[in-house]
Amino acid sequence: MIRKRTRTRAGGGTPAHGRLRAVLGATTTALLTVTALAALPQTTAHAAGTLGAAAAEKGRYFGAAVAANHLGEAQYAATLNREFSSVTPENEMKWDAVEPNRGSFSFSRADQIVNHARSQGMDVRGHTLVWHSQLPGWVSGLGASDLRSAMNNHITQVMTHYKGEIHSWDVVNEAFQDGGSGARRSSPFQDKLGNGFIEEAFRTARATDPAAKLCYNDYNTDGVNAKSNAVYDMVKDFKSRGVPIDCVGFQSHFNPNSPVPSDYRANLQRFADLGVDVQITELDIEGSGQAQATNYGNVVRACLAVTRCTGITVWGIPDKYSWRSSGTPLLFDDNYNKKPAYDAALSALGGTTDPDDPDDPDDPGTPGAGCTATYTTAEQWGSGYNGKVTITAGSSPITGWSVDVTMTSPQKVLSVWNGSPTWDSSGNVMTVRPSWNGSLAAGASTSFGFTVSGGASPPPQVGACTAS
Ligand code: G2I
Repeated sequence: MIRKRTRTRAGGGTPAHGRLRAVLGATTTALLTVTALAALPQTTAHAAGTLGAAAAEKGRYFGAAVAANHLGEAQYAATLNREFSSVTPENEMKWDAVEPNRGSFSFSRADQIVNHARSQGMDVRGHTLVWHSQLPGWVSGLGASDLRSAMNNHITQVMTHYKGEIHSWDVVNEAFQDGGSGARRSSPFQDKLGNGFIEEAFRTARATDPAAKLCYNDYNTDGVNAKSNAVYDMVKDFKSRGVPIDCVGFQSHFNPNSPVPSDYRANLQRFADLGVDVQITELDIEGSGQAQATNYGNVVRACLAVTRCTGITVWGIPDKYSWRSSGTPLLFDDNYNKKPAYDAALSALGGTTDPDDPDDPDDPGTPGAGCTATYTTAEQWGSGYNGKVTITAGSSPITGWSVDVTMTSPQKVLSVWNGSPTWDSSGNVMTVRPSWNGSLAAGASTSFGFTVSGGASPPPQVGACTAS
């Protein structure tokens, strides 16, 4: 079993918190129509020193695809925990992994990743529910009506198991053909159920976990071309008919034959303009040195230029574990050294690899610094918002922390999760201490969240983090 816990989410959606759910019940529609993650003023003036912290300062997540079998490797886990704020299981949530035989579900490897991520305060992207690849043979053998119920059952069972744990799901992956036809790809789903299988999958997904963002995910759709036009038309049609879709994932696997398109940002923007979030979901860029670094910087800047680009996931951590390791497409080399591409990505996010400032007690790079608190707004709606504060330990482990969060009257905090609040006499200042998440290894992060009513602005003032 995965550990069920309340949480705030990097990619949007409501936390699976009983009290909060009750409070927010009436606002579900408003939450689902939230326009974007907001980038808000931060508590720290200096540049952040990790990808996750720097992205958080821009109101976004920075994630990595993770393989369960590497989690036991100390350097792998340390790099993951230090740098990333979101995790995508690389293979462990795919159909062949979770339902190898009909009706027989096996979540242990995916749970391992989700539990690791949650214990580190990271969010999780779900990948993927309906895909023609890594599909067990029994699925392809079914007739149409059996296939329809197997697809809906698969979505329902998997999403129910992870309900409240996943910020965004790739509901359907890679359903369009490459090349200029703009046609759907042949697959058991397409061939037996027709075009309507995509819509049906999204409707089933929404009914199962209304708080998760539902994404369509594909590759070679990163620039304006026949394939991305076909996806665009589908999303536009879904939005006009009220078919539930919240986001489009752009895999962004680049190499010299398939470089970062010059209209990458414009393409992300045109999808965002349809009223969906966009996410960079599987970024890797073959190459090395400055050329690779420049490409990474350009991709990060493109996401930051699009308000509804809510986060970036790179498809692995060190080059040696990439699905195409010979192209050295990732941010860390085989020994987990940061590559020039890392520096370029961090710097494009507004961070710096050399954050040491001896005068700054909040500086994570300063020995014995204690902890830092970084604020983002996870969701906003007409009359309120969900705030998230990420606590990161400095270069020494800590066993507790506290942060003051000040609201502006008539704003009121309705609910707090992953933290324990006390209030001052004015009722405007809450001091939040850990509920279960007080002990952090050096450089590790956790987060707490809260729902505010009585006005979507101004954002709260978040004071300095005090460690114990
Ligand atoms: O192919 C790159 C990605 C394209 N978009 C969808 C992603 O889900 C996909 O990920 C890759 C994984 O990175 C690979 O790790 O999907 C591949 C399968 O289509 C994954 O490769 C498979 C190998 O083909 C299997 O032999 C192996 O058993 O990984 C499996 C688990 O290690």
